[in-house]
Amino acid sequence: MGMRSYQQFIGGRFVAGWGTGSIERRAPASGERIATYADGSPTDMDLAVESARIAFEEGPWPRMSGMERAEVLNRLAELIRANRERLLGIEVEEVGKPIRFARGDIDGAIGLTRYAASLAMQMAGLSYTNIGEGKTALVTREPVGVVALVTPWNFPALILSQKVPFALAAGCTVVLKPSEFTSGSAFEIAALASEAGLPAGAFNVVSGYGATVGDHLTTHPGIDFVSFTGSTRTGSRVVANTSRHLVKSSVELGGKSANIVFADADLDAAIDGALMGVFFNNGECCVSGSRLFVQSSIADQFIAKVVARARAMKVGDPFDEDTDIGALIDSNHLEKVAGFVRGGIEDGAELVLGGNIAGGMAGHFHEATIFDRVEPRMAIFREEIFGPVLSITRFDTTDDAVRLANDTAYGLSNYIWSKNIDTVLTVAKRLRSGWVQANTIIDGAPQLPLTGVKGSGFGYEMGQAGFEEFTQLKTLLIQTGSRAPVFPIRGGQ
Ligand code: TXE
Repeated sequence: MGMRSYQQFIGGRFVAGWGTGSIERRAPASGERIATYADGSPTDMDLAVESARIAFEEGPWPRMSGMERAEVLNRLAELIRANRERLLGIEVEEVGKPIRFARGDIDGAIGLTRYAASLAMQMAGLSYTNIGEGKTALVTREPVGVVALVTPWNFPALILSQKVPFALAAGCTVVLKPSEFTSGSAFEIAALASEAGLPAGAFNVVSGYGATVGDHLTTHPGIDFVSFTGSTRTGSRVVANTSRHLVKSSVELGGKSANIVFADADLDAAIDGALMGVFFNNGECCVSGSRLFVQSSIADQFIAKVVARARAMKVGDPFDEDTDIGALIDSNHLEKVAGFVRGGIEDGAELVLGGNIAGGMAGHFHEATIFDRVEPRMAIFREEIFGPVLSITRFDTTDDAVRLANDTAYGLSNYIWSKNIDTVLTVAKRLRSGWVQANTIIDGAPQLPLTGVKGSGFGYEMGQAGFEEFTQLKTLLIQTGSRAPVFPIRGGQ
């Protein structure tokens, strides 16, 4: 694709910034140098927040009609489509994800941007005329202000699109801190937004490390709202940061989702779902179905088929159309995944496939790995591995399945496979997660909100609810005509 070099994007243009040096990105699949991003400084962040503040207080964006904002966002969606192949290449190269799956990221970004455009037209409040004689009340919805967005490396363009167009649709202005591993698409999309007619300062991007610019942004007194996606550990730090200035936040964190297969499921579909659940995006996915629960009566056969299919999967070059599993994000992460696998073996789980770092290649590859007979006490049952590692646990009754599924610190998503509507609905109600899908997996649409419970965070992303996160209600009560004295006070005569 050619080496790319990105400066900061502040006030509608690329600027050198005040940081010293740059962050070098090497392709996780080949080790080759592919990009540099500016190593941002707190001063860059101050300038970006100030630029967003001026754009919010004085610029045209929050004052435009919903129709005008929708037009800009629809033009952005068209420009993302026109640049689809370039953005796709950047995502595949910087993340190491297989191109076959990465197409869905760019198409998803287009769909999210279009949906957000439609919401810009529908930003409405409520009115009341039943409060009393001569009284009219308006509950209006306003943009929350300058929003700080922090995104992770696993779906750079897609997660950006779960946040940025929704914030812009509401009339907010934005400062985005993308992941230091995968900042390319954020700068590309910010430039496209300018080309689409977004006013200068409405969408700023500052790259850099979490400990410097991320921390500075989320403690900044000049922001009104933070939307963060990333690890539970960093998420709780971000919430602590925002609490200093009583700033509202939404945090979408990790997961350890259950993928529950009942004996009465469409088993071929469920096998597919088991593979998709854990190997999609190399397993680097917050909603992956990384814990597979299989009803004992079908377990031997079902697991054998899952293992046979997984054995045939191809690990390798993410640009190869046949690749199922690409490279993991970096060597530290590969080591972390390998450590979980070693731990699983030591804890006594039964390794039935893979188990090794995939050798013979320049990048950070790990074999498709499956453990059977995983128990709740084991780390591979409890911790988010974020790699191509499946943990299987067998269960007998529906109660067992629900108890095992809920035995986790997380609560992002869960999946059920059964043809029995009673089973689907009763189990779905009992699962503690923001998201449940039955007979499909890692599915969705821009209209559908994503949210977590427990260690998976709080707040909404996507959907009407995700849009409303970027808004603030104002209650306006108006008295018309004459009214009774304000203080018909005792002793007042
Ligand atoms: O995440 P971090 P990391 C999980 C997954 C993965 C682990 C670590 O298990 O193995 O997290 O990934 C920025 N103030 N998920 O270390 O640190 C950081 O620069 C403000 C699940 O990459 O959470 C990046 O832009 N920001 C997750 C973003 O936070 C800070 C997706 C996320 O990085 C900061 C990614 C600070 N003090 C990882 N420190 C999901 N929900 O899908 C860092 N950042």
